[in-house]
Amino acid sequence: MQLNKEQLQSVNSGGLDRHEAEFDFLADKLTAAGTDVEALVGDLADFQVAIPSWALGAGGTRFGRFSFYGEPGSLEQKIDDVGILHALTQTAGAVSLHIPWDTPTDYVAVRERAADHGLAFDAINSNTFQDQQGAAHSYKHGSLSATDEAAREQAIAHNLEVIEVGKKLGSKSLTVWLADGTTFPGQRNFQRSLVQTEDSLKQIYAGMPADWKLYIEYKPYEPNFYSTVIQDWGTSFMLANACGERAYTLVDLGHHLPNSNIEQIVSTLMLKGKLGGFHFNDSKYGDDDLTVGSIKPYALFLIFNELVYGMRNNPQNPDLAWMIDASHNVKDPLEDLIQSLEAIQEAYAKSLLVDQDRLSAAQAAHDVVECQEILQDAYRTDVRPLLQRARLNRGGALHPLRAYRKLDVRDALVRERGRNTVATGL
Ligand code: LRH
Ligand code: MN
Ligand code: MN
Repeated sequence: MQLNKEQLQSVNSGGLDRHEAEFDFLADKLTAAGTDVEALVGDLADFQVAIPSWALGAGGTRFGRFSFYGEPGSLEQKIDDVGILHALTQTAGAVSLHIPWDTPTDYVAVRERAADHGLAFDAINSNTFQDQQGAAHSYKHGSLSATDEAAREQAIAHNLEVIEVGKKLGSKSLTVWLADGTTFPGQRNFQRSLVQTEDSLKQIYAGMPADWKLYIEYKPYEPNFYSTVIQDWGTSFMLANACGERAYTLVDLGHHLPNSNIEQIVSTLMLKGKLGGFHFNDSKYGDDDLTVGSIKPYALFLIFNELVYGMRNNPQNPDLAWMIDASHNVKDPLEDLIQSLEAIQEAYAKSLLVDQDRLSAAQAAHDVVECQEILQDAYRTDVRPLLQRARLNRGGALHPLRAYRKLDVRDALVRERGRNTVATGL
């Protein structure tokens, strides 16, 4: 299924006058304060976030999974779902695949399908956290860190195969997240695990094409609950440095211990030119993978503020690979992703409003109160008319969620796919 321009125009039409009025009011105010509104709207329109193939079905938890009606049952249908998101929001212009959950069978068809929706293939993800069907060796005691050489070689070979899959799709980067670690003290030797992991990553790095990047994701715990080999940004940074210039750290918002200052991590990595990718989600407790902006929207804004600062001031850092890494147990996955995309754009727009010159003057004057005022003034601005204008300029929906419901997209998907479908993957 594919949404067309006429459908979007018809749902937009009723709200255009109100949008004009709200946009003009906000644009006047921002222009008077020295903001280049047109440039800001352009930045928003250019901001594209990849949707992971595993987020399109109801994810569930380890205690159960409640399927959602009309879930995509194939990679092609997942691409259609991302196409729907992109048509509505104009900000979901890429797909990120997890292999082997979503290994294509017909590459030409998959590429054409994506191109039809205006989608690119972003970073591709390997999976050595589960034993794959028919695999000769188990990852129960580690993959890239394994002391069992045969298991480690199998894990390295898997990553090299994933690169081959990505090459056929036009991906330009590989994301590695390892579940490797221990659940009990004394279970394994920390140093040996790290040395093995570094050696494995170097072999994978050496197998990447010259124009590819390697993203190394960290996470402090889960599924192992005593130690994780790549537990934090420092370990990831160290490994990325050991691999080489095109290896970077990937920050997943849910992969931190409570109260970590993620914005400071982002800032340090960008200064060192080593922040490569970003997984958006939100959490109350741990790696909850909740809708972006649903729990800590101010923290998200502060993180974006550092990202924007880095994008403007750190040419040593590459363009970032943005992806949503959320899961849904009780919501329609597409509605949830629309909410996440909106929250990301909102935080980005607000951080673009921060007057960096005034902030740096207030910092120099040690005017702590003024520093806070500058940040919160931007944060308290209702930027939604700017997001709407960016979407309209690209032919998207004025209100993506309302349009999704008005156009009865889920019903159409159920009619096309059947009611009790189950998504592949996680
Ligand atoms: C691990 C993770 C990683 C995986 C995805 C399924 O928690 O964030 O990015 O690839 O979840
Ligand atoms: Mn992640
Ligand atoms: Mn995660």
